[in-house]
Amino acid sequence: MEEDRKRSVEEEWNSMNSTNHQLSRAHFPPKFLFGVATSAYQVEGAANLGGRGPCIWDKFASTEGKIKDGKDGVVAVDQYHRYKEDVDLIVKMGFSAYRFSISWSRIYPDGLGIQVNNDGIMYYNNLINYLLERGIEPCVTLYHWDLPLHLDESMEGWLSDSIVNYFAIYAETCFANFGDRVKKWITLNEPLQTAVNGYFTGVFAPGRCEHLSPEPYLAAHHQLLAHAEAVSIYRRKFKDLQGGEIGLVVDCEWAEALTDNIEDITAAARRIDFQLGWYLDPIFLGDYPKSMKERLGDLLPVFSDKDKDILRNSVDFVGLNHYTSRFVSHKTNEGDNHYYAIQEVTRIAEWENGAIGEKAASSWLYVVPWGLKKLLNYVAQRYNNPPIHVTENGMDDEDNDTSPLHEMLDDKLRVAYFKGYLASVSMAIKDGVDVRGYFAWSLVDNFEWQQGYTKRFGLVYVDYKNGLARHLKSSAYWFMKFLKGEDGKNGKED
Ligand code: PNW
Repeated sequence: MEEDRKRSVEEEWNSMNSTNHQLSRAHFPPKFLFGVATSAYQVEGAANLGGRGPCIWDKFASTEGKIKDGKDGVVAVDQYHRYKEDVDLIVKMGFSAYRFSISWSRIYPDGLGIQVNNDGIMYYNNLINYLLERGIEPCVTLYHWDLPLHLDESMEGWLSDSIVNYFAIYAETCFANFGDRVKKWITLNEPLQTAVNGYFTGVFAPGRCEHLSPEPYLAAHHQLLAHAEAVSIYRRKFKDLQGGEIGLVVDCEWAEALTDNIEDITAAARRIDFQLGWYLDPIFLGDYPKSMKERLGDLLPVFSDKDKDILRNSVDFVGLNHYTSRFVSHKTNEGDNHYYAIQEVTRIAEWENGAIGEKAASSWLYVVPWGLKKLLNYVAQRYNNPPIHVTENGMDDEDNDTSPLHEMLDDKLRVAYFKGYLASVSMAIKDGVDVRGYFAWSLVDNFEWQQGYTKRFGLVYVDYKNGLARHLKSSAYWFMKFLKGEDGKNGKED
């Protein structure tokens, strides 16, 4: 059944995909933004330098057994000291934007918002100024998972509503210091992953994993309110003067119904509600999705009228992180009501004679380019066609110590991945979806959270054994040609 479904979706995709073989920059609007993305904890390093305070990932990574290779982000790929080199690489590849995140505990070391750390301000000033000098637009995420440790230890981080106020103070400090030059702001990265992996499976910091608890829903709720408060401050105090835009980054794996049965179709819709609707419904439609409210009952917090007001339309654009897709079918739940069971879905990626797409290195990541076109159309339809930036998209290779460097650099599957997913974006634009930008994840190989340095998502290879030297992969050369308007046929410089 899976194989048949796959065949039919792929036939539909191929018949639409007449643009794929001739994919070029010209298929995107002239002002369409092409960028690369990273996050502070994953690339910056200098964890104990420049007055930075500890964050929850410092503690989590130093806890035995949490990270696959036992490593951490104390040095990472040392972008703190090499930011010029990295910005020069962005320029060389021909991108015009860089999405990076600010480390909250570099600005406010204990998160309390009393004493700003001037060295931290100086670092981001230098980075932003250098980006602008080289003609690259800075797109700044305020929170990409590295909560100041003190806020977790003294008041349970995202579980407490006091975090809303601390986040607001931090956000305001960033707007005031950098907003004269930063015109694209993102409040939070993937609140879904923080809620589910930080407060349910426990594979992300702060590693909470009580089986049946309201924690993931509370963490999500407070993230939404913190987002809305920051946006409200930006719009009231800065937007007129600075003229920038502000949004939220959500992530979603596409859920394709396995059959045309109504049970499977509603299961797939529910799967999307539990990822995307959880965050976008309160913003665009005024409350959590009905499917979540019905199933979760008292586990799901309730918005006050004041909350609803501040959340409504609290984005200028939707940031969408997307990597992969699943077939989804209905599965009756036998009494368990934690985040996954309550959804009553089976997610199908592999079956006896096949899989939904080629496998990347991370076990959750399959190459399914048609999923992005469907997801973009879904967002446009459900939320009245808001401006969208694809803020992350990419795939990883296994770190393989024994392979010679030139083999590691020739990332053919990644080139195919980007070609397919970009074709998907260009088709969505043709369908009328208001996509304004696309950011490849990631600029460089980096600290891949619980998988440490064992997975490589970069367009640029980092040689961890040889002084963190950077080497462009074939995918970087492919982008270079694509962005110049030339066809990177084999993805190699010739
Ligand atoms: C994103 N999933 O996380 C993050 O924003 C990045 O920091 C990270 O490096 C990148 O994706 C690659 O993992 C995700 O399981 C992690 O669907 C997991 C999922 C999605 C996004």
